[in-house]
Amino acid sequence: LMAPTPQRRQNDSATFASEILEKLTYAIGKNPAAARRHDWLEATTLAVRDRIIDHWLESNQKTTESGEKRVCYLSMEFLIGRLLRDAISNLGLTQSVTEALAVYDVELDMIELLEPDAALGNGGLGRLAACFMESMASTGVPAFGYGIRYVHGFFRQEVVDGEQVELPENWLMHGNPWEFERRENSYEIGFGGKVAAIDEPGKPPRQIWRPGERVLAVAYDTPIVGWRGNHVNTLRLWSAQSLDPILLDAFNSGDHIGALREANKAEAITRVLYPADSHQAGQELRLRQEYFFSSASLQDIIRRHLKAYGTLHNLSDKVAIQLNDTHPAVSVAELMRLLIDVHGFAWDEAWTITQATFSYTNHTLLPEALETWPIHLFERLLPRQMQIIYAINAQTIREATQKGLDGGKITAISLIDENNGRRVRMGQLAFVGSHAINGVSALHTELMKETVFHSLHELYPSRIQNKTNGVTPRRWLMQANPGLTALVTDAIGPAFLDNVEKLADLDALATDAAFREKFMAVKLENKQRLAKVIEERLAISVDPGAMFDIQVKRIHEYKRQFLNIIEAIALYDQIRSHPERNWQPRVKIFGGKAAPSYAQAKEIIHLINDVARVVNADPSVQNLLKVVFIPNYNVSLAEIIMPAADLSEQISTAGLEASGTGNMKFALNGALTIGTLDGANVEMLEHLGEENIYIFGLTAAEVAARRREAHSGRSIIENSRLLREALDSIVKGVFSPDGQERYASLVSNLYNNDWWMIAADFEAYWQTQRKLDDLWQDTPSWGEKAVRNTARMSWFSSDRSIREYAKDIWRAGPGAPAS
Ligand code: 26Q
Repeated sequence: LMAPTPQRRQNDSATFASEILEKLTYAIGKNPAAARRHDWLEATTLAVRDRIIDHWLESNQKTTESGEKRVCYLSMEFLIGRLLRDAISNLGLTQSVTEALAVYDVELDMIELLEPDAALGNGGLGRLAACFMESMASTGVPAFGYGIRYVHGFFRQEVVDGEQVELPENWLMHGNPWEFERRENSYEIGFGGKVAAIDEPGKPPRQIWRPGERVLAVAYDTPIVGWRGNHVNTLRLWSAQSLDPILLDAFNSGDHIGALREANKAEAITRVLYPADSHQAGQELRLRQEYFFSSASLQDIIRRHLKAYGTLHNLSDKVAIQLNDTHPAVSVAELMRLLIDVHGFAWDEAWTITQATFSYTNHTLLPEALETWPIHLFERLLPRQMQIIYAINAQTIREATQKGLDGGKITAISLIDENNGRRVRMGQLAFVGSHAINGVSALHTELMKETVFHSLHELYPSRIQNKTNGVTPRRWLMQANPGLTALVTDAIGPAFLDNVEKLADLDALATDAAFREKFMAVKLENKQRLAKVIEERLAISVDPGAMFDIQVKRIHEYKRQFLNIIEAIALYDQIRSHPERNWQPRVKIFGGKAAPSYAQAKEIIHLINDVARVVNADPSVQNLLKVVFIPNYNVSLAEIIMPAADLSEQISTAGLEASGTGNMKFALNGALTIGTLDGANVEMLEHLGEENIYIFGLTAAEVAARRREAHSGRSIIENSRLLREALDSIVKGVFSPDGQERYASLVSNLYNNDWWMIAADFEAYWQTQRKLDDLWQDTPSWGEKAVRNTARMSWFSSDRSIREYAKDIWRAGPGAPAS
């Protein structure tokens, strides 16, 4: 008998209709009459998943046969959101699936909304990892994403009496049809214990780590499908399990709780995502998470490589490992340990392989966010890795001394910070262990060279490169904005779907009145959709004809939501004092989460909500100003918000936002930007032209100079009537009649210090907003600029970012030299 081969399925709607029915019947065990909406979602997902699997197996086989280099993207966070629409759209199945479901009277648009967001990330860094996974699949770069399968993703935010309340998130509640548990891919991860020196006759002495605890890392794989299904990569997330789920002797002797204690402790490692993105957590559990997924990923990479090649000497020819920030930086020490202690390499060759394999992306310059760990904690948890770090440090300092670097510079280079109670500096470790280090925008990369990595850059001047971030146009244009996608296809043809650079053809239509009107009609529809969400969730009615002025992102002092809400207050005052002036109707929309322990960020959320309550209830400004805080900002909400913006707020203190990626999503969807010369805004200015973006405020160099001069806001506030009155009204309790003192310290910080340059930038911000009011009245000019934004943003596709990484850092992907 011949072995059967799987049959490639047809993609027509009739085939889909019968397959969905088959899944409903045999995988879920229901008939259409008994099926609930969730059952239809699951049946549809399983039918679509089968298509992906065909492509997935093919992709893996091709990569294995060709021996192409693979990229391993190590990230503590993957903020992917929903997957069904992404998969259906990338496979070109939207029409078939829609029609197939219609047979059962089910709407695809409706069941899609039931899929939970996979919110395994905090914000920009995690979402970038998700865009990169999609772009690697779309551009044909063979890749694994490695991360953690958190049971609880990023918390759900509710606003109660104006304040943020955090609720646990439970994305796995209904199971996860996208993942495949791979029990055969599991590894032991050690913690604690001792290092023993082994001296066998005739062999060089070696160190052996005998961990005091062991935990099992089990792989869960999710396929990530690229555009047109051409290539499918794997997202491999690790889940922690106890090696010994029940201590039977303890159980038998009656200690039922104690028998489960170890299992609970093991499984706690992957239970929850740390919701902090600016202050380092500093807790032992976090370091356990970092080491757990780093070690599991490296063991997996090594096992696969040995199976294919039988040796690790050529590891760096076949694998490129990208460290997404310092969170997986312990990998540098762990790979050295595995090569030396387990696979018998000598130090020097192990170091050559390690450096050639790793590269590292930095995402922040904020000193309080740079990761360091107390030596005593590190040593207790990872004693052998600590030894290796000391040895790497000694070697690095030797090299620096030979090259003539002096004492202060050696201190800056050292992997050990001696000033704050002896800590391991993860940035330094990631840097010296990598052949390439990159920043995420041109400005950020230059600042890296001048600040955090100044001395390391002097020692290794060719290592730092720039790789400006990007966003995937599949999710952030085609899926999020089907109206605009249809219009653009109609206007310039479908070539931009495969080559986003073709969007540039729209530029010629910016002066075409008929096209502009259609463009703004699509915008209006998207605003109506958002207005509906606001009405349903908040019972606030907003006019879709008003300017939608939107700031959505994590709440941070440096991102300056405070500046935005002060401007709203000043505008509120001015509209009431001068009702005769030509004010333009605006809806100021905010969204974002504060880290649960970040008190100032929470106060800012409270203030926004307090202002919203007062302004929205005041009949004297009714149609001119509304303030809205949309709770629980996440990827799925972003997909509704980005297409609905007229104005995008990118107003961070210059020099602080490494890149920003929301800025790109908004502009791609035809919003104008009001922003500072910070992060990727600088490059957006270059691509858009200065007439198509509204830049204001101090530059990064000016901010640094003012900080050196111990700038304070007092005299600025005293000289600005607008700002002073706005701040006075906050302090007097106009927005917090129930809590007079509530914002006293938020405001006094501006007088005494103004670290984030809010007072310093206020006037420039206000003036620029009024210019935008003028422009809003001139509908054709606004429309022209909006069209040019969409036409000129294609460079900010993550496909472009990925091609740069592939060529300059990984030497992998289509067009890479054979290895
Ligand atoms: C570190 C230690 C302990 C606990 C948490 C953390 C931690 C977690 C997340 C530190 C930082 C983050 C996230 C940082 C982040 O999202 N940075 C953003 O990265 C984007 C992608 O490059 C940039 O566009 C943003 O400018 C940058 O803020």
